[in-house]
Amino acid sequence: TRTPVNVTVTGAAGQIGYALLFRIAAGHLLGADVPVNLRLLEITPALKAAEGTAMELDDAAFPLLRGIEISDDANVAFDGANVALLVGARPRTAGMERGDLLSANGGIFKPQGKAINDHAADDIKVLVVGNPANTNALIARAAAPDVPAERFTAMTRLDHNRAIAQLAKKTGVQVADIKRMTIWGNHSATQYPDVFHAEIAGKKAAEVVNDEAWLAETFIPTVAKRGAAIIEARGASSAASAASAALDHVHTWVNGTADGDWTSMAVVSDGSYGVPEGLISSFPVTTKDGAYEIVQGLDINDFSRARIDASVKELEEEREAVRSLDLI
Ligand code: NAX
Repeated sequence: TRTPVNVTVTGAAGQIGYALLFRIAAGHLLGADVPVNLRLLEITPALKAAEGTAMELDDAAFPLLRGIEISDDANVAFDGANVALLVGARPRTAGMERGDLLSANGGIFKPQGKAINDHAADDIKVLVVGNPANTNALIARAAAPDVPAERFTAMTRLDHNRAIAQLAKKTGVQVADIKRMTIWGNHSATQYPDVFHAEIAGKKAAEVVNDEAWLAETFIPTVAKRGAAIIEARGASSAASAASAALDHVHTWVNGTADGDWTSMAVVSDGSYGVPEGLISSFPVTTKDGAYEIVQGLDINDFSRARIDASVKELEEEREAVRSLDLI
C-alpha cells in the first residue's frame, strides 16, 4: 500500500476549490491508485465554509481520501506538502491599478512561497492557478530559494484545452485527434495559442485549417477571451473547467505526456525561444518521470514570433513592476 501524497489547496472554499477537491479525492490528480491527504488553506473568514466542504468530502466516502486538515496558517498547510495548488488570490476589483493588484497578490504569494520553502516536502511540485498566475508564481518562486526553480509552474492548461476544443469544433474532429497544441507566454489576453506545430489526425493543423484570417481573427481571440465569455454567459468565472485543467496539469507533470504529444505549462524560462531567462512563461513541454522539458527546435514563423514577443513583453513588464515593489 502506498503512502498518501499530501496535496495542499489554497482558496479551498472558493468556486474552483469546490470543483477541484472532490476530483482530487476521486483520484483524478495523481491516479486511481494514489491515496491523498488534503490540506486546505483559507483566510480566517472562509474557514467555516472550508469546513463545510470538508464535511461533504467526508460524506462522499472516497476510498483514496485518507485525511483532511484545514488551516489559515500557510506554515501548517504546506507542512510536508508534495503537491501545492495555489488557487486563492486577490482578484482585480473596480478602480484597482495593476500595481495595487500585484502588491495585494505579493502579500499572498510571497509568504506562501516562504512557507513552501520552509515546510514542504523535498519533492514539492507547485501549480499556481490564482491570477495573475505567471507573476504570482514568479513571486512565490523568488521567496523559495531552497526549492528548485523548476518546481514552480503556472497554469495555461485551461487555455491549451480551450484551444484544442475550438480547433476540434472548427475542423469537425474529436479532441483526442489533436496533438501538439501550444500556448505561449502569459495567461492573459496576450497569450498566444499556436496551431503551427499542432497536428490533426496526423496532418499539419495549419494546412487542414488553411485559413490564416480565421486563426488571427477568430481562433486566437476566442481562446484568449474565453474567460470573459464564460463570465458573460454564466454570471461567474470558469470554475469546473479551470479545476479540470489544474488536474490535467499536475496529472501530466507526474504521469508523463504521450509519445509524440506535448502539453503547455508556464515554467521558468531557460532562455528558450528568446524568452528571457527566469520569466515564468508558457511553453510546449514534454513530461516524464515527474520532470518536464521545454520542447526544443521548433521553427517559429513571423506570425507566431510577433505574438510570442508581445506576450513575453507583458511578462517582462509585470516582472519589472513586482521588482520595483520589492516582491522578488
Ligand atoms: P473565488 O473567489 O471563488 O475563490 C478564491 C478563494 O481564495 C476564496 O475562498 C478566498 O477566501 C481564498 N483566498 C484569498 N486569499 C487567500 C489566501 N491568502 N490564502 C488562502 N486562500 C485565500 O475564486 P475562484 O473562482 O475559485 O478563482 C481562483 C483564482 O483562479 C482567481 O485568481 C482566478 O482569477 C483564477 N483563475 C485562473 C485561471 C487560469 O487559467 N490560470 C482560470 C480560472 C480562474 O479565473
